[in-house]
Amino acid sequence: MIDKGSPVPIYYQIQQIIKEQIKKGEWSVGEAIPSERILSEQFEVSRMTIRQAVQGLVDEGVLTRKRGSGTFVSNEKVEQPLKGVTSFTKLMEQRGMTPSSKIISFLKRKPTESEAEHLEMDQAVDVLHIERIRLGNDIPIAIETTIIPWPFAEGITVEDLEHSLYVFIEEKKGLDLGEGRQSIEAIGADKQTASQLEVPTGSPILLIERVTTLKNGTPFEYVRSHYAGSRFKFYM
Ligand code: 16G
Repeated sequence: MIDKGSPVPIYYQIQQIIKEQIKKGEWSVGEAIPSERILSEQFEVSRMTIRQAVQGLVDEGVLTRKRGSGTFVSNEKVEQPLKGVTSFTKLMEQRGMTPSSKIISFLKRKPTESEAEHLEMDQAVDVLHIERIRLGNDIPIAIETTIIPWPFAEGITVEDLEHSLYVFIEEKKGLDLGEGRQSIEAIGADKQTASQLEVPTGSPILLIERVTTLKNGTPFEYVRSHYAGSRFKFYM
């Protein structure tokens, strides 16, 4: 299987073989891959070489490391159409994945000048500052910081946010969502983002900045999100 005389590096040959095995369904999505020891015996190479091959596939997003439980064949990337206003929860459900959220912060404060400007609001009015890690099938997809003018957030609970902000806005507040304006840019993951998304430091991140309005044109959320580039893509 491996050609030790080839100028193609051995770790690279192993990566190609692993990708082929995934393509043929010999290793299926979500399945744990064999241990370094077993792989090194199977390929008759050092554990160092296996480590290098596996790390490269993790960086590419082909494999996913889950803290404390091993390395798994990744799900395909989550695709989001760049059309209309869709909540994270709905998007995951449409893709047959189970959404969940970890709330990192939930606090009432005054908006910064830039936040007030984005939200077209008075800086004297409070906002709710929410930070959530958004997961699909227990894999972190994005970190989302959402700023909402207090009048739209009043009454919201941590339980609401563990589920869906948009369900709260539409069903509990009875408001109609309008449209979103957003920008998407590429950055590298800093240490904290990398650790929260469980990706390597410096790996690709899609930074999305968005203002969403109600039907009547009033902005109700200003969101900055960091999406793991290895797990997410947009299409239009
Ligand atoms: C999406 C939206 C975000 C919104 C969230 C609500 C993008 C880029 N962002 O993540 O603006 O706050 O959905 O999700 O589409 P939820 O209803 O599941 O809380």
